[in-house]
Amino acid sequence: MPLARSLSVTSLSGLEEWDEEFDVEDAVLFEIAWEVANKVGGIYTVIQTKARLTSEEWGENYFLVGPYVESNVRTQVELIEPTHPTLKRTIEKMNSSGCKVYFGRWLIEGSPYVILIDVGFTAWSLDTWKSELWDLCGIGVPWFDREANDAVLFGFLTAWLLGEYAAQCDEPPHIVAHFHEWLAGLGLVLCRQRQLSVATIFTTHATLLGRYLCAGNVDFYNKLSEFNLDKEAGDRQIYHRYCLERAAAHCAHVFTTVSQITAIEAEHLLKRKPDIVTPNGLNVKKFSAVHEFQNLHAQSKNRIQEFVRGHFYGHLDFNLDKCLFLFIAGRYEFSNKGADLFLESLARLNYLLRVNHSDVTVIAFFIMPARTNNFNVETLKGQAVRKQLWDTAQTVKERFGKKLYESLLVGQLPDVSKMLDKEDFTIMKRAIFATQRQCQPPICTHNMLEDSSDPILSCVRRIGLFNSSADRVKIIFHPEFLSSTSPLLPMDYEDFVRGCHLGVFPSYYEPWGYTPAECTVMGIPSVSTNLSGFGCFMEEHIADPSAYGIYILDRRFRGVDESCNQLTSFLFQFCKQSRRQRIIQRNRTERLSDLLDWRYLGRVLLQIPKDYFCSCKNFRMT
Ligand code: U2F
Ligand code: UDP
Ligand code: G6P
Repeated sequence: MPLARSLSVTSLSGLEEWDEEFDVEDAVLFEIAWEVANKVGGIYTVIQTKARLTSEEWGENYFLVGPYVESNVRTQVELIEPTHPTLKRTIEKMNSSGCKVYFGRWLIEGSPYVILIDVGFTAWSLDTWKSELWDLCGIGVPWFDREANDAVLFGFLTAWLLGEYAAQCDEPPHIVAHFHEWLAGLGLVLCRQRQLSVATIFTTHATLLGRYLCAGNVDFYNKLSEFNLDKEAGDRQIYHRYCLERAAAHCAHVFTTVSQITAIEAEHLLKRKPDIVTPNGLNVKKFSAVHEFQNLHAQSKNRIQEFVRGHFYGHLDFNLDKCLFLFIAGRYEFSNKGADLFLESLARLNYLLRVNHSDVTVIAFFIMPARTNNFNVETLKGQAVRKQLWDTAQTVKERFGKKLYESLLVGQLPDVSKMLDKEDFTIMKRAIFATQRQCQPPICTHNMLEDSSDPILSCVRRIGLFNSSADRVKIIFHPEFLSSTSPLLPMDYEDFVRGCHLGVFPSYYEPWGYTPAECTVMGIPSVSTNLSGFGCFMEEHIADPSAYGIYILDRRFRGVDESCNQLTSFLFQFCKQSRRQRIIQRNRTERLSDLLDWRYLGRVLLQIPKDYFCSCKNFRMT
């Protein structure tokens, strides 16, 4: 759905008057976020997956603006000379005035142009800009808040970039600037304050207060309208951040967020109702494996099984073929992401599987980055032992094969009892002795820096799931994002997801939730909640989500214990499925992919600039 290229515009920000039709070919789109070519969390996924579609729509007139981080640039960006003459002049002007602005192509699908600003290089301006910010809007940013200081630098620099670009244009510019999240929001505020001829969009992917309040054990959704916002922000020492976020939301011409549930939250906590909800999509083509995805599941599952063989060496008393892999992944926000509920349900599931004498074993992976001191020795040893057993088996197999061959050469069927000699048995016994282990297979794959206070480990200690033989539910906590170069579990996250059976994301606070969406497009069933943007979106669009492997937990109208029982019941039902049922379920899940494609969901976002230009006669800036 190509963007309408010819729009009738009568006024832009109250500054320009165009009564004639103008061609949107002239319009340029700047998309500004701290996570451009810089992976922190989900906003990176939004921008990265949308880039192909937006590049197709805006072509040479689309620029992503983010921070310059050398390690990222080295691996993801090809630096080039700016192609666009106005932009070239803009960057040259800034670089000759004490800034360091880079231009390049981000090496992802769509290869969009990126403008990367080195905020550290202009850190000498921080105090001046902070006092300007104070004079302008009374927001005081404390010296110790590094992120907020970066937000100030990034904000002033992006506003500078847009102002300079507008000044360099020969004709009245048609600039659309789309800012994501509070970290980039100050640029928007400054654009309005300086009355730049720029149409602004602000998308929030969560609210700061929402995240903090939810993490603190409050009855968030029932009390949304009752919070004393300034006090709550002040108590959490985020008042200045909150002001930046709220200012951006109020200054934007168009304010959007990623789900209905976050729209309601924003209305209460930021005091502005979003104009539009723009659900997050995915680049489904990237994930689509036509009819291959079932085979890919089997291949990736084999690799996870290999890891499990090593991890549980000496305790492999369960049938790997009847083993189900469950996982939770994402930012380590213990209760917001529902890791608490997942653990509690696993304990109950363990009980159910045991009393029902189930032959299924569940291995639950927790992939959530925490502070660590690298892999622990016991875990690495597990993989080394597995490898040694494999090598031993290969050696004995070679010797066995040789004898077999020789026997066939002389026309005799082999005497099986003589195929293995004493030496073979010695080698094998030695290998088996090496697998003896005094301890249980470890829960955590890394040395944790805060082992005693870590929420997952503390909860595991409380519920007593220690990977013992009797347990039907085992736990593996991998406190680092996955990577194909890991010596332990050498798999990318995507491959890992494909190899699992069920993603479990019982979030309490989740504006969207990419992890279950990613599962869906890879044909892996998942659990989400009716407090997550994704869960609500699926409930709204599909009549019976669970029939498609989309289990939606009720965390809105039930207490914690009840939700926990519901999750346990989902998990137990899942464990009772046969292989054939799982295969059919995966096929059904994968069929929902199109619903999550930017090609479908991007329409709303692409429409915003058009609508904006069409209706901007209604906007009067101050
Ligand atoms: C908000 O998102 P967050 O930044 O809090 O993050 P997530 O949506 O959970 O995204 C986490 C990302 O991290 C990736 C994963 C996601 O893209 O693919 N990741 C990874 O690369 N490696 C790992 O081992 C684990 C995760 C908000 F809270 C969310 O609800 C929204 O979905 C998001 C976007 O709008 O913004
Ligand atoms: N993810 C990843 N590697 C991992 C685990 C997760 O890249 O090892 C990504 C995952 O693909 C997803 C994101 O982390 O896109 C988590 O996004 P979500 O919206 O679920 O949560 P957020 O972190 O934004 O709150
Ligand atoms: C895919 C493969 C099958 C395999 C199955 C295992 O469908 O194509 O060959 O048997 O996965 O499914 P499971 O749910 O047991 O991992």
